Amino acid sequence: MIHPKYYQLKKQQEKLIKRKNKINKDLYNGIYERYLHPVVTRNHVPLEWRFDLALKTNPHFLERLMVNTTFNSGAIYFDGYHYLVVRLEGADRKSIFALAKSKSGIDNFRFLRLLEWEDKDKEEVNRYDMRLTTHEDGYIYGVYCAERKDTKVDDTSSAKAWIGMVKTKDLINWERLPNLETDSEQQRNAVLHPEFVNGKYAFYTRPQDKFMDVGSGGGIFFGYVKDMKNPVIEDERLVFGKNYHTIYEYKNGQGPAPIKTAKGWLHLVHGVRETAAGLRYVLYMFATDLNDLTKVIARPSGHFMAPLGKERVGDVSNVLFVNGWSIDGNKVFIYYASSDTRMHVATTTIEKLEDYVFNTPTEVYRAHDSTKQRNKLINKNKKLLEDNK
Ligand code: M1P
Repeated sequence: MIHPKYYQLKKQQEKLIKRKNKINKDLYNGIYERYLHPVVTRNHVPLEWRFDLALKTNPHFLERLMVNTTFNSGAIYFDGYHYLVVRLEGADRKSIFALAKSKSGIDNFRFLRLLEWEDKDKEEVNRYDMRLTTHEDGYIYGVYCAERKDTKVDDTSSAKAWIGMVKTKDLINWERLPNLETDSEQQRNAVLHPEFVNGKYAFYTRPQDKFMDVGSGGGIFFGYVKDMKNPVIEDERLVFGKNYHTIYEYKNGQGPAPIKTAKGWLHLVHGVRETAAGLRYVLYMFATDLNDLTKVIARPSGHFMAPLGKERVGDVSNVLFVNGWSIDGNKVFIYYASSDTRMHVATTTIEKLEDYVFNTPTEVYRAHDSTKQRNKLINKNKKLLEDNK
């Protein structure tokens, strides 16, 4: 017999899942719409994934496997639906991948199943932040951070980030590929580029080692893989480095796979800076050349999106992170996580993103030049307002 409490909680949960999401009209910037409610929270996770429903074995209806957070999700538009591969962190701190689906893309997300594949890397202790790429070879690839204990040091809190890869055609059956090998000691935020480049697979990476540590050199890199059965990147070239006194002064990382437009590839990434309250993660954009994927051709100044209001607070506060967007024709659904806790959506179009990336005044790096940059806009508008009196 099913515990009666289940039906009560189920009713409550259905109300949450079916709640209509609305554009937050107080937050207009013309670039994208933000919404009133998060799209996925831990309260969206099916009760059957958390409780033993049987009255006999769970008479007090205790939550047997609690969920801590639902965040950093890969995303894809597939067969007329918006899918998220959600990073579902259990009470045990392990992140597992859970597939959720919605027709509208802004509400009504329902969890479908957990992703499982053959356990080919026994050292992999945690997995998170999957990027989904629909590749021109016909597969959907999931590239994620496969974390293990750093065995070089005698420290139970020291981790080594590495890159795991899986592929699928239907989002149901997943084949585990070998880990991506590079020269670096650690890798995170690796993303597969959607097209072959000179007949090779191409990856964005974020190497970390003693030469390219988070605080010193480093940035978003790019490299090639000849064979996915033996995925080795021999040479990584810098695409977008870090700079003093920017929103990406401390570290950065590629978000989802870039979008191709007639003018260039549009990239959405995260940038991290130091503050007195700790690290601050925001999202920013740039564009790369259609013929040279390592050449940055547009560098809009500052952040594209930063945490606001309730988004500022969570397990790791003051963080926005993105690793998924879902593209339905010209419409773009940006799925971003706030403070390592829950998922949100922002909607826009490819045209607007292109306009933002290519027509936002470029990064100038000095307050003196920022003053000039803003004065140029102020004076232009002053004249226009006077002319139109
Ligand atoms: O806690 C904020 C983020 O920290 C890491 O980001 P990065 O890859 O730039 O170091 C990741 O652990 C990410 O999952 C997390 O959201």
